[in-house]
Amino acid sequence: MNTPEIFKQRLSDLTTEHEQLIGRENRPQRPGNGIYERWQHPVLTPAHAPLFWRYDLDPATNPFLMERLGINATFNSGAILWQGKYLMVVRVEGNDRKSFFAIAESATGVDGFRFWDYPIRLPENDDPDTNVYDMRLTQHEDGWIYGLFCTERKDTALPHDTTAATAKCGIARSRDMMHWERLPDLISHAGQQRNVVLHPEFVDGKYALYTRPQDGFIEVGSGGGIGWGLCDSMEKAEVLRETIIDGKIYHTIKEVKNGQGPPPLKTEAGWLHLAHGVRNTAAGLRYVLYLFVTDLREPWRVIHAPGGHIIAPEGEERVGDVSNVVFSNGWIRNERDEVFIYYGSSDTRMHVATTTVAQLIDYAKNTPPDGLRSAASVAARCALIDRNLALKNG
Ligand code: BGC
Ligand code: BMA
Repeated sequence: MNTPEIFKQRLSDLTTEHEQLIGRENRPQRPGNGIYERWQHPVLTPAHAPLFWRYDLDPATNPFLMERLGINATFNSGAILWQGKYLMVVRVEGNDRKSFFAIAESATGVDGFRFWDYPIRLPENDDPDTNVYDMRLTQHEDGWIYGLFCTERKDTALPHDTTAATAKCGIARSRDMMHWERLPDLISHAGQQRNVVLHPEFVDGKYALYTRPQDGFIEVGSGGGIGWGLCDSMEKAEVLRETIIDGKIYHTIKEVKNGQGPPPLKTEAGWLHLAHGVRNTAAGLRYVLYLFVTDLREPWRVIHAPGGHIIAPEGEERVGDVSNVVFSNGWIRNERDEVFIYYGSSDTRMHVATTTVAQLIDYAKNTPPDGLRSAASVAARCALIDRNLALKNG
């Protein structure tokens, strides 16, 4: 084949493959665990990125139809139900390791996710971000949609260490999901910040933030835990005081660090929170997701803390650029009180698990808390076995 034919053939093959991927129907995996249903296929992969983001489609300048700007990963997405559509604000990472945000839209929330034509052109501040990632979307009662994310920059105090970085909370807001206004980064007096999330309602007339103070870029050190702080304005956001509402605990799924996931969901039983917990292993950090509930009027007070993880990496989720990681910064409750939990696996792709508010509340109230010792765990399990065997024999 000559080059124009190669070009034509490749374009036709790539287009067919891409449309098949986006049109692929997804199915829940049954029977599942009764807490939620995991869906068979990832809802978003790097191959979901439009061909026109990656290829130069002009045969004159790209006779081999090469991928010019590859996409390496699509993961850790914020989520929102917007004008009847399920939207994810995806952490897209190019082959150059730079992350950016782009919106993918679906009518069902479980399949058919397609990217909008352009990524979000997030304005920079005076101190430009090197990398931005993990946006949490909050539809606040003040009328704005806020996107809080991690902004990472070179640590200029350590000029010779090319890995030294600082993490802060960047803030943007929008009214239409299309135009984004950039606000100054959050000022916090508790070291570096990642995983900062805006609570959807005012508390005592102030904006309320879930924070995650940490000593260094990676190490949370003596800090860590999910913090709580108030601030007067989002235009000059500053938290003067942070108190830890959900701390790290030895020999649990959140021994090394933890952080709030998406903004909490308001229910009759309290605020439902999804969070990630991290422990260290010989194979590196393991990230899992867990749930807890805080009081409706005092969202800083934990009232239910079911033990262990609710979602841990399984099957293909275990493997990727950063293996053994599940991470969630977006979930959606629809008008039927169904909950779509969007989670990234191994810093590579996005998945969904679906459930309902009623199931999550049942899970939160009726899962025994972590007893913190082997014997306590055995006692909780034996209590369950006792009841079940009595049922069977009685
Ligand atoms: C990466 C993040 C990661 C962080 C800490 C950043 O450079 O982009 O994905 O969470 O480092 O390891
Ligand atoms: C973090 C997060 C995520 C990522 C995880 C594992 O600190 O902010 O972006 O999924 O590390 O690499």
